[in-house]
Amino acid sequence: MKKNKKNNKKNLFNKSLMINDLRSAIKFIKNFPNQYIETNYQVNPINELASVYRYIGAGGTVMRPTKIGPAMTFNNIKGFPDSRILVGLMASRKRVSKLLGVSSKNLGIHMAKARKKIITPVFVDKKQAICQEVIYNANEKYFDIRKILPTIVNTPEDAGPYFCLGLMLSSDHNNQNNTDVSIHRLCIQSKNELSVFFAPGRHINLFRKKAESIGKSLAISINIGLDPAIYIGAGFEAPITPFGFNELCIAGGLREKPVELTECISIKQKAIARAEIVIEGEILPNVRIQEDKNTKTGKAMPEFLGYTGKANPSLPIIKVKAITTRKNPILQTLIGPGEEHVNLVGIPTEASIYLQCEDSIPGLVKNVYAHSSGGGKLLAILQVNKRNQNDDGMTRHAAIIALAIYRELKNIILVDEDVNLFDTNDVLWAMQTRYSGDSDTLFIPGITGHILDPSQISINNNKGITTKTIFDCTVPYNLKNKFIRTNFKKLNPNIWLNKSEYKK
Ligand SMILES: [Mn+2]
Repeated sequence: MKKNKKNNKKNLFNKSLMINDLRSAIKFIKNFPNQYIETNYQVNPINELASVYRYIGAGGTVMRPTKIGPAMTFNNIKGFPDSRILVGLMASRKRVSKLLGVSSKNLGIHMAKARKKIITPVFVDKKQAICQEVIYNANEKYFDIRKILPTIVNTPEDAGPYFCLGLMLSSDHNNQNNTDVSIHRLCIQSKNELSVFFAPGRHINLFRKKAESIGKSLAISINIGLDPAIYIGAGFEAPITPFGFNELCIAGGLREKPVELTECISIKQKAIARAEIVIEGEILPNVRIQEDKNTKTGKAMPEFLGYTGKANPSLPIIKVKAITTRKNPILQTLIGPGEEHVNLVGIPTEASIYLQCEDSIPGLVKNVYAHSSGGGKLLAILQVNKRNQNDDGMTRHAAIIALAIYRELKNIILVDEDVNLFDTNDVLWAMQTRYSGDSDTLFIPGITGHILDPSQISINNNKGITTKTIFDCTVPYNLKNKFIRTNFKKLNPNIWLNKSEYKK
């Protein structure tokens, strides 16, 4: 019985290794019940599609009612008869675990291992680059990005249409080997212009500033519709992936084969060869645009903490040079505050914390969960296994390590090995029975947090500064025998379940 289970797991992992682009990922996930649906009923990508998916599978920090559900492809897009839109492919931890071929509780640890066995991308020539099956050149008169790709507006107060899963790839203008990938807020501003918002410290923004300082534009590709391993691998941040580290190497580690790149057609830059859609362009030096210039809504788009971001008064502009696509491309998108964002940033966060704690205090931290309520960034739960009295202090030290390794973390909850860190009720149980506010809370005030956390802007009135808090809900080592959970006999309940009445 046990052996079979192990073989099944290995099988799932081996099958997931066959995934090499979005289409093979969709084909794979169709094998599992309740993970994927399609609809042919017409949907308006403007103010409708996101609202539909809110009820079906957005989850995360989205205002209730919402829930975790299947990924969904809309086959009938109003105004775009040849387009399809996929939302929510990674909007469930269970689904992500299937797509990466591991159990959902091991996702962070699996990602940590991939970080250690990285594989660098390879180049394929244009003939093999299926992302260039169809080419739209921005020099042509007909060219209008808003007519070539469906424009998705999430809510009526958004600054405009956004690409929500555009993986930007760029490199240092005088060192093409220093390449970086990351996802940013991209608003369509005109027929051939996008604005881009970089959160502080993002590496591509360093490339941009460097190029701008000598009056040069920065060549970028925006890759949409990808193998989920590429998107999730891109969620790592410094110092686990320092400046100069290409995050595509992690997708290589996850899939045990390199990501394929190809040369762009209009600029000196690379694109992901098996992407559904590639937007090629240049970030212009010394030009800025107001994010909501066309709509004057004052807002940007729904952000990961469940609030709509403010429109930025002054953002860099991307001049689009070309769009290339596969035939009948699938435009992949997400709901900003949804569970998909939680997984995209949270799983790399878990991996980063686990890696650093394991390097510093081997064996203490058993697992990490970047909780959904913080959008995968603000709250982490660390599960520890104390081996002696010294580990009481080391447990709190592990929390400090987590805060150090992931600058945007705000709150840490520490729990013991008998608590299921993925079960919020169980975590809150540990807080009720093993935590005392006066002696088990540590504050670190006046420290940098996440720019989009509204509490640090309006409460402290000090943009970017917050208080970090550690909630130690673990039992002191020498009191462990007073905190033993009721121990029910272990058995297999299926005999009773299968023989029960009133079963449908
Ligand atoms: Mn980076």
